[in-house]
Amino acid sequence: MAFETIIVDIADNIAMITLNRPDALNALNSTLLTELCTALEEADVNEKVRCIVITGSEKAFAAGADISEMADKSFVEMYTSRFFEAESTRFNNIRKPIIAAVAGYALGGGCELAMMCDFIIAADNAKFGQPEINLGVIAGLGGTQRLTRFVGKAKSMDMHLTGRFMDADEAERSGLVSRVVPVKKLLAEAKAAAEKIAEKSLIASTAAKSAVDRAYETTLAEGLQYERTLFNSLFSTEDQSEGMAAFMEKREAQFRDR
Ligand code: CO8
Repeated sequence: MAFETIIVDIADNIAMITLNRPDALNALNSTLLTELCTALEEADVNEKVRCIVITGSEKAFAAGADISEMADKSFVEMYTSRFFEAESTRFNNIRKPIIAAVAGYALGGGCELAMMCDFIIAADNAKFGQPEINLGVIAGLGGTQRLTRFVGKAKSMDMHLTGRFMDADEAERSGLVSRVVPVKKLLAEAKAAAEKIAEKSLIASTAAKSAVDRAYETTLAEGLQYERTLFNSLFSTEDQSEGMAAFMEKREAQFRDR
Protein backbone atom coordinates (compact mmCIF):
# COMPACT_ATOMS: atom_id res chain seq x y z
CA MET A 1 0.00 0.00 0.00
CA ALA A 2 1.31 3.48 -0.86
CA PHE A 3 1.56 5.95 2.03
CA GLU A 4 1.79 9.72 2.06
CA THR A 5 3.65 10.36 5.33
CA ILE A 6 5.70 7.22 5.95
CA ILE A 7 8.01 4.98 3.90
CA VAL A 8 7.84 1.23 4.44
CA ASP A 9 10.66 -1.03 3.32
CA ILE A 10 10.47 -4.77 3.94
CA ALA A 11 13.70 -6.75 3.53
CA ASP A 12 15.57 -9.49 5.40
CA ASN A 13 12.51 -10.20 7.59
CA ILE A 14 12.51 -6.61 8.89
CA ALA A 15 9.92 -3.91 8.26
CA MET A 16 11.69 -0.55 8.32
CA ILE A 17 9.14 2.25 8.75
CA THR A 18 10.49 5.77 8.20
CA LEU A 19 8.42 8.74 9.32
CA ASN A 20 8.48 11.13 6.38
CA ARG A 21 7.19 14.64 6.94
CA PRO A 22 10.56 16.43 6.68
CA ASP A 23 9.05 19.93 6.39
CA ALA A 24 7.39 19.53 9.79
CA LEU A 25 10.18 17.58 11.52
CA ASN A 26 7.94 14.49 11.29
CA ALA A 27 5.23 16.05 13.46
CA LEU A 28 2.55 13.44 14.09
CA ASN A 29 -0.71 14.38 12.44
CA SER A 30 -3.80 12.18 12.03
CA THR A 31 -2.71 10.98 8.59
CA LEU A 32 0.73 9.93 9.80
CA LEU A 33 -0.55 8.10 12.88
CA THR A 34 -3.27 6.32 10.89
CA GLU A 35 -0.78 5.29 8.22
CA LEU A 36 1.72 4.17 10.84
CA CYS A 37 -0.89 1.98 12.55
CA THR A 38 -1.94 0.48 9.20
CA ALA A 39 1.68 -0.28 8.30
CA LEU A 40 2.30 -1.83 11.72
CA GLU A 41 -0.81 -4.00 11.48
CA GLU A 42 0.20 -5.15 7.99
CA ALA A 43 3.71 -5.98 9.24
CA ASP A 44 2.25 -7.82 12.22
CA VAL A 45 0.43 -10.31 9.96
CA ASN A 46 3.06 -10.45 7.21
CA GLU A 47 4.91 -13.77 7.47
CA LYS A 48 8.01 -12.17 5.94
CA VAL A 49 8.32 -9.74 8.87
CA ARG A 50 9.86 -10.85 12.17
CA CYS A 51 10.84 -7.48 13.63
CA ILE A 52 9.85 -3.86 13.01
CA VAL A 53 11.99 -0.70 13.18
CA ILE A 54 10.50 2.80 13.35
CA THR A 55 12.80 5.69 12.55
CA GLY A 56 12.76 9.30 11.39
CA SER A 57 15.44 11.55 9.92
CA GLU A 58 18.84 12.57 11.28
CA LYS A 59 17.32 15.87 12.44
CA ALA A 60 14.10 14.55 13.96
CA PHE A 61 12.54 11.27 14.96
CA ALA A 62 9.38 13.34 15.53
CA ALA A 63 9.08 16.83 17.02
CA GLY A 64 5.72 16.05 18.61
CA ALA A 65 2.08 15.91 17.70
CA ASP A 66 1.27 18.36 14.91
CA ILE A 67 0.58 21.61 16.73
CA SER A 68 -1.14 23.16 13.68
CA GLU A 69 -3.69 20.34 13.70
CA MET A 70 -4.48 20.80 17.40
CA ALA A 71 -4.19 24.58 17.80
CA ASP A 72 -7.84 25.49 17.06
CA LYS A 73 -9.51 22.54 18.73
CA SER A 74 -11.82 22.94 21.72
CA PHE A 75 -12.11 20.67 24.75
CA VAL A 76 -15.36 19.27 23.35
CA GLU A 77 -13.76 18.46 19.98
CA MET A 78 -10.80 16.72 21.61
CA TYR A 79 -13.06 14.83 23.99
CA THR A 80 -15.75 13.73 21.56
CA SER A 81 -13.35 12.84 18.73
CA ARG A 82 -11.28 10.77 21.19
CA PHE A 83 -8.21 12.34 19.58
CA PHE A 84 -5.50 9.71 18.90
CA GLU A 85 -7.09 7.21 21.29
CA ALA A 86 -7.75 4.57 18.65
CA GLU A 87 -4.22 4.91 17.25
CA SER A 88 -2.75 4.41 20.71
CA THR A 89 -4.74 1.19 21.18
CA ARG A 90 -3.89 -0.07 17.68
CA PHE A 91 -0.18 0.52 18.34
CA ASN A 92 -0.27 -1.25 21.69
CA ASN A 93 -1.92 -4.30 20.09
CA ILE A 94 1.05 -5.06 17.82
CA ARG A 95 2.58 -8.39 18.82
CA LYS A 96 5.88 -8.34 16.96
CA PRO A 97 8.92 -6.61 18.48
CA ILE A 98 9.29 -2.92 17.56
CA ILE A 99 12.57 -0.98 17.88
CA ALA A 100 12.62 2.82 17.82
CA ALA A 101 15.77 4.14 16.11
CA VAL A 102 15.89 7.74 17.29
CA ALA A 103 18.09 10.52 15.92
CA GLY A 104 17.55 14.21 16.56
CA TYR A 105 14.41 15.48 18.24
CA ALA A 106 12.01 13.09 19.95
CA LEU A 107 9.72 15.59 21.61
CA GLY A 108 6.21 15.46 23.02
CA GLY A 109 4.28 12.86 21.03
CA GLY A 110 7.59 11.92 19.35
CA CYS A 111 9.13 10.95 22.69
CA GLU A 112 5.89 9.16 23.57
CA LEU A 113 5.91 7.27 20.26
CA ALA A 114 9.50 6.14 20.90
CA MET A 115 8.49 4.94 24.38
CA MET A 116 5.56 2.97 22.92
CA CYS A 117 8.11 0.88 21.01
CA ASP A 118 9.72 -2.08 22.78
CA PHE A 119 13.10 -0.43 23.15
CA ILE A 120 14.93 2.64 21.91
CA ILE A 121 18.32 2.80 20.22
CA ALA A 122 19.45 6.42 20.22
CA ALA A 123 21.88 8.29 18.01
CA ASP A 124 24.38 10.47 19.85
CA ASN A 125 22.52 13.58 18.62
CA ALA A 126 19.14 12.47 20.04
CA LYS A 127 17.18 14.86 22.23
CA PHE A 128 14.21 13.67 24.25
CA GLY A 129 11.67 15.96 25.83
CA GLN A 130 8.09 16.50 26.92
CA PRO A 131 7.81 20.25 26.24
CA GLU A 132 4.00 20.36 26.08
CA ILE A 133 4.04 22.55 29.21
CA ASN A 134 5.37 25.37 26.97
CA LEU A 135 2.16 25.11 24.93
CA GLY A 136 -0.12 25.32 27.95
CA VAL A 137 -0.93 21.60 27.94
CA ILE A 138 0.62 18.35 29.14
CA ALA A 139 1.66 15.08 27.50
CA GLY A 140 -1.30 13.14 26.09
CA LEU A 141 0.07 9.97 24.49
CA GLY A 142 1.39 8.33 27.65
CA GLY A 143 4.36 10.59 28.48
CA THR A 144 3.52 11.23 32.14
CA GLN A 145 3.10 7.49 32.73
CA ARG A 146 5.77 5.87 30.57
CA LEU A 147 8.57 8.41 31.09
CA THR A 148 8.05 8.14 34.86
CA ARG A 149 8.39 4.36 34.67
CA PHE A 150 11.54 4.67 32.54
CA VAL A 151 13.47 7.41 34.35
CA GLY A 152 11.74 7.76 37.74
CA LYS A 153 9.74 10.58 39.29
CA ALA A 154 12.52 13.15 39.75
CA LYS A 155 13.66 13.32 36.14
CA SER A 156 10.15 12.84 34.78
CA MET A 157 8.79 15.73 36.83
CA ASP A 158 11.78 17.85 35.82
CA MET A 159 11.14 17.19 32.13
CA HIS A 160 7.36 17.59 32.24
CA LEU A 161 7.45 20.72 34.43
CA THR A 162 10.42 22.59 32.94
CA GLY A 163 10.14 21.25 29.40
CA ARG A 164 13.90 20.68 29.28
CA PHE A 165 15.41 18.20 26.83
CA MET A 166 17.49 15.17 27.78
CA ASP A 167 20.47 14.32 25.56
CA ALA A 168 21.37 10.80 24.48
CA ASP A 169 23.96 10.21 27.23
CA GLU A 170 21.56 11.24 29.97
CA ALA A 171 18.83 9.15 28.35
CA GLU A 172 21.06 6.08 28.45
CA ARG A 173 22.18 6.78 32.05
CA SER A 174 18.55 7.17 33.06
CA GLY A 175 17.28 3.97 31.45
CA LEU A 176 15.23 5.60 28.71
CA VAL A 177 17.27 4.08 25.88
CA SER A 178 19.05 0.75 25.60
CA ARG A 179 22.14 2.00 23.72
CA VAL A 180 23.65 5.09 22.10
CA VAL A 181 25.50 4.95 18.78
CA PRO A 182 27.03 7.52 16.41
CA VAL A 183 24.29 9.07 14.29
CA LYS A 184 25.78 7.74 11.04
CA LYS A 185 25.64 4.20 12.42
CA LEU A 186 22.10 4.39 13.83
CA LEU A 187 20.26 2.57 11.05
CA ALA A 188 22.93 -0.13 10.70
CA GLU A 189 22.86 -0.74 14.46
CA ALA A 190 19.05 -0.85 14.58
CA LYS A 191 18.99 -3.19 11.62
CA ALA A 192 21.59 -5.45 13.20
CA ALA A 193 19.53 -5.61 16.41
CA ALA A 194 16.39 -6.33 14.37
CA GLU A 195 18.22 -9.09 12.46
CA LYS A 196 19.26 -10.69 15.75
CA ILE A 197 15.63 -10.66 16.87
CA ALA A 198 14.47 -11.95 13.48
CA GLU A 199 16.69 -15.04 13.88
CA LYS A 200 14.75 -16.18 16.94
CA SER A 201 11.50 -18.08 17.15
CA LEU A 202 8.72 -15.55 16.62
CA ILE A 203 6.58 -17.42 19.14
CA ALA A 204 9.31 -16.98 21.76
CA SER A 205 10.02 -13.32 20.90
CA THR A 206 6.36 -12.34 21.05
CA ALA A 207 6.05 -14.22 24.37
CA ALA A 208 9.09 -12.38 25.75
CA LYS A 209 7.60 -9.03 24.66
CA SER A 210 4.28 -9.85 26.25
CA ALA A 211 5.86 -11.01 29.52
CA VAL A 212 8.12 -7.95 29.88
CA ASP A 213 5.19 -5.65 29.10
CA ARG A 214 3.19 -7.40 31.82
CA ALA A 215 5.77 -6.18 34.37
CA TYR A 216 4.34 -2.69 33.86
CA GLU A 217 0.73 -3.76 34.28
CA THR A 218 0.60 -6.03 37.28
CA THR A 219 1.93 -7.11 40.67
CA LEU A 220 5.18 -9.08 40.93
CA ALA A 221 3.32 -12.25 42.00
CA GLU A 222 0.90 -12.06 39.06
CA GLY A 223 3.71 -11.18 36.65
CA LEU A 224 5.76 -14.17 37.80
CA GLN A 225 2.73 -16.42 37.36
CA TYR A 226 2.14 -15.03 33.84
CA GLU A 227 5.78 -15.61 32.93
CA ARG A 228 5.67 -19.17 34.28
CA THR A 229 2.51 -19.94 32.27
CA LEU A 230 4.05 -18.60 29.06
CA PHE A 231 7.35 -20.38 29.76
CA ASN A 232 5.59 -23.72 30.26
CA SER A 233 3.39 -23.23 27.20
CA LEU A 234 6.47 -22.76 24.98
CA PHE A 235 7.23 -26.43 25.66
CA SER A 236 4.34 -27.23 23.33
CA THR A 237 6.22 -25.69 20.37
CA GLU A 238 8.50 -27.31 17.81
CA ASP A 239 10.80 -24.31 18.22
CA GLN A 240 11.53 -25.28 21.85
CA SER A 241 12.48 -28.83 20.75
CA GLU A 242 14.58 -27.45 17.90
CA GLY A 243 16.27 -24.75 20.02
CA MET A 244 17.29 -27.15 22.77
CA ALA A 245 18.26 -29.96 20.35
CA ALA A 246 20.43 -27.51 18.39
CA PHE A 247 22.23 -26.51 21.59
CA MET A 248 22.87 -30.14 22.52
CA GLU A 249 24.06 -30.93 18.99
CA LYS A 250 26.26 -27.80 18.91
CA ARG A 251 24.62 -26.36 15.77
CA GLU A 252 22.55 -23.29 14.82
CA ALA A 253 18.84 -23.62 15.53
CA GLN A 254 16.44 -23.43 12.58
CA PHE A 255 13.27 -21.93 13.98
CA ARG A 256 10.04 -22.35 12.02
CA ASP A 257 7.58 -20.51 14.27
CA ARG A 258 5.71 -23.71 15.04
N1 CO8 B 1 3.95 20.49 15.01
C1 CO8 B 1 3.86 21.11 13.83
N2 CO8 B 1 4.91 21.61 13.16
C2 CO8 B 1 6.12 21.48 13.72
C3 CO8 B 1 6.30 20.86 14.97
C4 CO8 B 1 5.14 20.32 15.62
N3 CO8 B 1 5.22 19.67 16.79
N4 CO8 B 1 7.61 20.90 15.28
C5 CO8 B 1 8.22 21.54 14.27
N5 CO8 B 1 7.33 21.90 13.33
C6 CO8 B 1 7.60 22.61 12.06
C7 CO8 B 1 7.86 24.09 12.32
O1 CO8 B 1 6.63 24.78 12.45
C8 CO8 B 1 8.63 24.46 11.09
O2 CO8 B 1 7.72 24.63 10.02
P1 CO8 B 1 7.88 25.92 9.03
O3 CO8 B 1 9.21 25.74 8.39
O4 CO8 B 1 6.73 25.75 8.08
O5 CO8 B 1 7.81 27.11 9.90
C9 CO8 B 1 9.44 23.21 10.79
O6 CO8 B 1 8.79 22.14 11.48
C10 CO8 B 1 10.85 23.30 11.28
O7 CO8 B 1 10.82 23.64 12.65
P2 CO8 B 1 11.68 24.85 13.27
O8 CO8 B 1 11.88 25.92 12.26
O9 CO8 B 1 11.03 25.23 14.56
O10 CO8 B 1 13.06 24.10 13.52
P3 CO8 B 1 14.16 24.42 14.60
O11 CO8 B 1 15.33 23.59 14.25
O12 CO8 B 1 14.36 25.90 14.75
O13 CO8 B 1 13.53 23.93 16.02
C11 CO8 B 1 12.36 22.35 17.44
C12 CO8 B 1 13.29 22.57 16.22
C13 CO8 B 1 13.11 22.79 18.71
C14 CO8 B 1 12.05 20.88 17.51
C15 CO8 B 1 11.08 23.21 17.27
O14 CO8 B 1 10.54 22.95 15.98
C16 CO8 B 1 10.02 22.92 18.28
O15 CO8 B 1 10.12 23.37 19.42
N6 CO8 B 1 8.96 22.16 17.89
C17 CO8 B 1 7.82 21.89 18.72
C18 CO8 B 1 8.16 20.88 19.80
C19 CO8 B 1 6.95 20.64 20.67
O16 CO8 B 1 6.45 21.51 21.34
N7 CO8 B 1 6.44 19.38 20.66
C20 CO8 B 1 5.28 19.02 21.43
C21 CO8 B 1 4.04 19.14 20.59
S1 CO8 B 1 2.53 18.83 21.48
C22 CO8 B 1 2.49 17.14 21.60
O17 CO8 B 1 3.34 16.45 21.10
C23 CO8 B 1 1.34 16.56 22.34
C24 CO8 B 1 1.31 15.04 22.19
C25 CO8 B 1 0.05 14.45 22.74
C26 CO8 B 1 -1.04 14.32 21.73
C27 CO8 B 1 -2.06 13.38 22.28
C28 CO8 B 1 -3.43 13.57 21.75
C29 CO8 B 1 -4.44 12.72 22.51
